[in-house]
Amino acid sequence: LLATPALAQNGGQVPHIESKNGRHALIVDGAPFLMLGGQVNNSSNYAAPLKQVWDRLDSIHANTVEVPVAWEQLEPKEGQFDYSFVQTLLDEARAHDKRIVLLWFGAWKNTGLAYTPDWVKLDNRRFPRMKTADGKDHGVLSPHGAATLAADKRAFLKLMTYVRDHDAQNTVIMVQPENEVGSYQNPRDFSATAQKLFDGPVPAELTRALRKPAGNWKSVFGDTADRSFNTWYTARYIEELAKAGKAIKPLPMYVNASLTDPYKPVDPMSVSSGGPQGDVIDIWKAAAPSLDLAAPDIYDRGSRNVFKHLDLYTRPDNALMVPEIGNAAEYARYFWSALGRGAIGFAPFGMDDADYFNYPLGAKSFDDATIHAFASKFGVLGAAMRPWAKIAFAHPTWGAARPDDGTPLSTTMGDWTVTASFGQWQFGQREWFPNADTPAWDKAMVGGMVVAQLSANEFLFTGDHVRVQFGAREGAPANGMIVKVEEGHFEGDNWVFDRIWNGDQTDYGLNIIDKPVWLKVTMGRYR
Ligand code: N0T
Repeated sequence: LLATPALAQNGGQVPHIESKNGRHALIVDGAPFLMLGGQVNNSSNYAAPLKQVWDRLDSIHANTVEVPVAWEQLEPKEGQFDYSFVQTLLDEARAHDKRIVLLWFGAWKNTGLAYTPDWVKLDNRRFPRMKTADGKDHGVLSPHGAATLAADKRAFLKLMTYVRDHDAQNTVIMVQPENEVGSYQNPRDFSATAQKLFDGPVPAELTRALRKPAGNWKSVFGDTADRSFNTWYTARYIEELAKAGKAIKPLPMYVNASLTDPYKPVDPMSVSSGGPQGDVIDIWKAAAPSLDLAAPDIYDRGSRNVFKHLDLYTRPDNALMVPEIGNAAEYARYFWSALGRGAIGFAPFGMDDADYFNYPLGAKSFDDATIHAFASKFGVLGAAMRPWAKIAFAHPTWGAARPDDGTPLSTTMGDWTVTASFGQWQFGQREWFPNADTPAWDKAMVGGMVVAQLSANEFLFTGDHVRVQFGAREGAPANGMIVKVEEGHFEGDNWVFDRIWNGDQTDYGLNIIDKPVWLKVTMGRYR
């Protein structure tokens, strides 16, 4: 149907991911695109609640909406397909100038089968649930159910076909087959069918990819055999959807992971076993080459864990994309950490006015501070969305978010160091004014920045609630200095100079608090 994978109807380029020198770009309309997203609540995938989505997304300056399409709504009766919501979504997203990430809630949604049609839910013979080790039914569909895969895939391909035929303009920019797959409280299916596979050999593709000797699951994987087994077969199932879906329209496809503590050995009983957590990405890569990326759903507020999760999904073979993060204000600062790692997208979850809040995962309510935390960041990146995505694809970047304890973070880029510190007044060091108040953002979980190194001596950065200092790296000649700090903005891809920062604005570090702006810093050496 498509002459070349990258070219679609109307001569337009289908969105896709490009990778070069370990960096990645999401290409939309032929150029790098930064997804400033928001995911709607789980039951907002109907025409009526969709009306409560757009103002909220506008309020945070999102350019993309992530919305589920449920199998139960697409195929309420077997073989009868209803595309009305999909068309409504396309129409409204276009009217509100938003791109779409489609979430296919099929056999697995947070592992469970709740989003399958009744005719699936109620037919355990045709669509078998997993068995637990003691032979009970588990409320998660087995990835070994051939009829489940066939039916799920058929519906998913109908969706992809509809998108191909009704979205030549590529309003839909990515697709997520299933949601947070795996199984809680049951590391794998223990049915007779599954057990037979489990006792058999590990597929050679997998042992080869992991550079492990051949053998059965227990001998190759030991303690992690059950989870590795379920990961492989779940990923193979999704590969079937992604591969066939891409043959219809080759949109970027990704899977999202429900996470646990990235510093502890994963407990196969409490994690969503089978999902693409950071420690099993290699299994997913081997099993599902048609998927573009695996992605972390971040509902852990602790900075140490968040940084680690982001690191695990930032790889030469895996573009970082954060398809879900809690919508409480304190998560917003991690936008900077994600961007610094080259993220192609970032989306807080629950961004509509449905009167539902998933606290303690996310916010308790949308107060102004919560909206502002996301809006200020998406605003400044939105104003430079195309140039930033292009720059980040071609240049080193680094991001910092305030760690929980407020310690400054710093990095070396070429001959220079960049240091981000938090919780300070703009004017000078606190020690000079022992009687002055500390700023309101001293203890608050806010603050961060992202910087790109444009050339040996030039940096572009923005941030909020942060003091940024540039200096000569250790070991470099001591005559390094900031030559110039320019504030500007972008028109198209071009930098437009607005003013030079000097005096108080530069004497004590470069401070950005509530109004993120773009700053270009030129370093140099005197002779
Ligand atoms: C997410 C969302 C939605 C640290 C939760 C997170 C969304 C799904 N699941 O509102 O249900 O569809 O992807 C699961 C978090 C588990 C607890 C993590 C504790």
